[in-house]
Amino acid sequence: MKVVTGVVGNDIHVVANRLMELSLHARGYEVFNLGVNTHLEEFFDAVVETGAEILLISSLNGEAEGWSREVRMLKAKYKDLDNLVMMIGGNLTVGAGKADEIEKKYKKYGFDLVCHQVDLNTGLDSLEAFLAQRN
Ligand code: B12
Repeated sequence: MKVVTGVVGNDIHVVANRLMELSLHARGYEVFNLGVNTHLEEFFDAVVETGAEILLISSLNGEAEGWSREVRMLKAKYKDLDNLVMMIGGNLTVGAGKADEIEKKYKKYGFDLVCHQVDLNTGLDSLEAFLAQRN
């Protein structure tokens, strides 16, 4: 399966992003890694260009929320993305926050899977469980 990944917004934290690419490869995905400092529209452009089934976004500096408000609008603009699996993880708020409230908020923005301060492998296991259930 094809996956587009990267770090959203003006976020330069690159370490988790590199690990993400390696872990996804190791699990057999075809990975298109847009790296750090990626704007939401660029993610959607890449999904359309590559035909990816999964969009997996990282945010470490906590500023993803500001960008995520545009998710529904962009999904509607690009059309035919109803089956795209959207996942986000990392530090999904600035400062402290309750994981269940953060998850609810991001799901409203249009994400299927939300992993606030969840380690990568646990997150990828939950992605695979989600895909298995959906098929
Ligand atoms: C190294 C570091 C930096 C380096 C980054 C170097 C680089 N190019 O990567 C430097 C010094 C440049 C930096 C800068 C800043 N940083 Co910094 N940084 C860190 C630090 C110490 C480690 C991050 C790291 O690489 N960890 C190693 C990786 C492997 O672990 P991880 O990031 O936790 O990722 C794991 C999970 O989050 C998860 N994960 C990540 N993404 C995803 C996605 C999915 C889908 C899933 C399932 C899981 C997942 O998987 C990873 C492995 O398990 C953290 C504090 C910390 N101890 O975590 C702060 C931290 C991330 N930084 C922080 C901040 C605020 C900043 C600055 C804004 C500071 C400033 N005022 O300038 C700037 C950001 C500038 C910008 N434009 O983004 C905050 C964010 C706070 C928040 N969200 O509320 C942190 C948490 C420090 C803190 N406690 O305040 N930083």
